[in-house]
Amino acid sequence: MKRYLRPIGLLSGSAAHKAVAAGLALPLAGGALAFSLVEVIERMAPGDIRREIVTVQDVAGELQPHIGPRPLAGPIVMGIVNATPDSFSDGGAHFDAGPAIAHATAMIQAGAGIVDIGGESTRPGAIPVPVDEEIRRVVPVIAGIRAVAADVTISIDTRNARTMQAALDAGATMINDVSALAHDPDSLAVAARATGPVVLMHMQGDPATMQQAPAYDDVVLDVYDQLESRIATALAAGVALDRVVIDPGIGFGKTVAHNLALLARLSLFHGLGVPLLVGVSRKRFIARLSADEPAEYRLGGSLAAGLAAISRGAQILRVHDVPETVQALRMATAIRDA
Ligand code: 7PJ
Repeated sequence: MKRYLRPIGLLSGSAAHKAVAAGLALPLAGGALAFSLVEVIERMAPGDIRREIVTVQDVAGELQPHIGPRPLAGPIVMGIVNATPDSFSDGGAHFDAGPAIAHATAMIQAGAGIVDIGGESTRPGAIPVPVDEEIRRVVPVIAGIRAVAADVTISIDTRNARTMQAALDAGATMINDVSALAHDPDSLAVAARATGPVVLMHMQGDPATMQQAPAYDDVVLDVYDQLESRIATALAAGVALDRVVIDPGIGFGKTVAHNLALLARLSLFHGLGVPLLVGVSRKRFIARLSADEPAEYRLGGSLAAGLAAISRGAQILRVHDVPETVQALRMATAIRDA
């Protein structure tokens, strides 16, 4: 039997502060939210899951990881920068870093606290890129951004240890690995030697085949267990816990129903005691719930899903549309604090 605690009855703004002061709620994830109730989930065996709602007082001694403190304040917007010839330039052999650097610079000016540079598409069905080609794409982009933005957090989105190291040498300060440091046997050592945040994302299977038949016992509990196990592996390799960020990996080996369950019950993941990053921007499940719009026409759903993640205490949102996301977050925060 394994026991999980999911904060529910979330409060925000002055209601959160007053409920905490009155002893009726606990702060969630070191942030602006608080929770008054907890769903106690007990998985007795695969398929045999029992659920019960209790008050925070009933399980107070078990809730320390959910409360914080957290090294990263939220919400932080992470802007996606594609250093891939299919996104920028003429798609030929010559890769021009200029447009990607300009795009990143505009995102930083619009309020992105992190820019995430990727040179290999990990979208469903994508074909892997040779590591030397990936390095050739990302290094000039990272060096170019670092030359104009000394303080911004530059994240390298890669599964490959040599790309991580080359990116860190070029000025990246954060590692974002969709395989949670499992794809490349050398990546744990590279992450341990580095000093900045390391994102461990959940993925079932491999990008080429992951959407063929995603299956779980309980997707939320299974993703939680696997992230817990990857955190343990990272810690054993020498990555300090205060550097770890987790991500449930929306769209990575998940059906629409799996994605929705993860977003709806996202607060469970605060039990792992580390900041939570979520990426929903322009993902296919948005179109599946709507009218099969192409990626450029998924902003409405991206904002709605992103705000849902933030309202459950996610600290970092990975997005394509930085100005629009910053505007939405400012509006949501202003209403919360009014
Ligand atoms: C994610 C990512 C995500 C993290 C991609 C896409 C596919 N890294 N890299 N989380 N997605 N941490 O943007 O649609 O969700 S690539």
